[in-house]
Amino acid sequence: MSGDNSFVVVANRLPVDLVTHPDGREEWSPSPGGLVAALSPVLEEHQGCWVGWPGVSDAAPEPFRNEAGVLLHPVKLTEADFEGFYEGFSNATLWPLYHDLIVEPVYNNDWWDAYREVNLKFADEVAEVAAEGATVWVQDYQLQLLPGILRQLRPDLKIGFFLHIPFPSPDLFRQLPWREEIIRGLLGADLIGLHLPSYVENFLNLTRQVSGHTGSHTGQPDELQVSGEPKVREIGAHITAADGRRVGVAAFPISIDLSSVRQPAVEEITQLREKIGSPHTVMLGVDRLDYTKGILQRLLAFEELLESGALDPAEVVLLQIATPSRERIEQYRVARSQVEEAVGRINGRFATIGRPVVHYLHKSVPKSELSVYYATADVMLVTAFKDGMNLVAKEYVALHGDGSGALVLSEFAGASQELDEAYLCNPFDLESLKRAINTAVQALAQNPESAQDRMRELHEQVRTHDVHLWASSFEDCMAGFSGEAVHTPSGDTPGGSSGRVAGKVSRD
Ligand code: GDG
Repeated sequence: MSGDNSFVVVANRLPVDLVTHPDGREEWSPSPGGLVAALSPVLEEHQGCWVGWPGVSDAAPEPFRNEAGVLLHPVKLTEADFEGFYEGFSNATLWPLYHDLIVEPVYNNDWWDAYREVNLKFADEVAEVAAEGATVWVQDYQLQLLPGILRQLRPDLKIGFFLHIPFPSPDLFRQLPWREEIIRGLLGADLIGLHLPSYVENFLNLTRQVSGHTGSHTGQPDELQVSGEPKVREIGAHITAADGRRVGVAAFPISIDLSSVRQPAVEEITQLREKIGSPHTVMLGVDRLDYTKGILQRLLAFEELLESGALDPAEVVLLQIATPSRERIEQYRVARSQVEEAVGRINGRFATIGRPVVHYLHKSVPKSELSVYYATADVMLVTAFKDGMNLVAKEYVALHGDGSGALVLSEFAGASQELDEAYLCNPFDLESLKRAINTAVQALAQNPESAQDRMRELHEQVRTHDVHLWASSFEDCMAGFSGEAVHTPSGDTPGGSSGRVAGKVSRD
């Protein structure tokens, strides 16, 4: 066991990519992102490490340090692990279930077995590298069993868990055939973080409902102090796990790293506008190509606005960046073909030679290029049917500190709780979507001062609530945690007399 790693981040993916050079040479290259930026200072301070899958099946480099000096510790997964754990249970079962059944989740026993096995693999790695008494911060829905397994393997650890996607209502969650195991896994943590108070409420209500099944027991929710002065109402509660430990559940809305936002030069913006035919209005969508993001609805709204004459095809251009995602999963293939059919049809109807109305890229673009798109766009379209938070909305706002631009934002994206000065819409209602787009366009043209005030207010919210606040709030909350057992008035530990560990998951 390493003596150094007193802070360990565990996530499905390591922040690295395998890059193949033209001469065939392969190299692991660090892939910086918001999470890495937020956690790197903490990891450096504690000489911590990051445990995760490097993104390629059946291959894992030796542990190595990234640019920030963080030790990256790869977990090797086989192709079968990847299919059952990642594509199957994580993304064809949990993802649609937690996003309110936008498509139907598939319940498959083999995938569940793979999910459990991979969580055990991660747990073995973490148990191996974490220092005595270390703090371990587990990230996201792929690793919900990990807190419980780790609690058994290493009772000395302080364990935090953060879910990056929504936590669904109890009625939806209870569909899951393995619901007790997942709850027990999560309750192995000392602190469970979710983006929004409503997700916290969902989790608390769920544990109340299924306590009879899990043997866990919910105590009286009480105040849990969360630092920061968020627009999102502060909420936190303690519940009592089956082994009598107090488990904190609280809302920590994630954000972006403003210090890494690069304001493009004016010439870059001018060049892009010229390249796309110098339209009066540039609209933008930036998403992983995921059915939760409402890309098709956005295109349909755009098409109807062109059709009705509310938007003039000679004056408006929509840029849609759709990053390839989970392409082997059927529902993602369907989503892609629907989006591409709509793009083709809209251009067929409204484009002229050399002047498409929709510019569509199905590829990942460099971050610097993305900044130019954000800075150029007059109207940003974020129309998710359901989204834990949505960082794209915050990234757009970050680049419009001068008050320019307008954000059309789904009320079903977590970000809408903080960014309520955006032009909010209901993406399930095409009329609402069209109205919000129209209002944004009209405001820019006819009431620019009010549009600027709104954008400045949005910018202030993002500026004062960045990802460092998110990370430090969670860390402070963890640090204040003792996780001590709570005793009932009768002197028994809540959850029955078995005294079993909350996160018990059998290894066979
Ligand atoms: C999950 C939750 C939650 C996109 N295309 C390119 C690119 N991106 C970057 C964006 C942004 C990120 O990817 C996407 O983040 P989102 O938050 O919008 O969405 P998810 O990927 O679904 O993230 C979500 C998040 O976790 C964090 O907790 O907000 O609700 O679903 O940063 O900029 N980046 C580059 N090229 C692209 O083509 N470089």
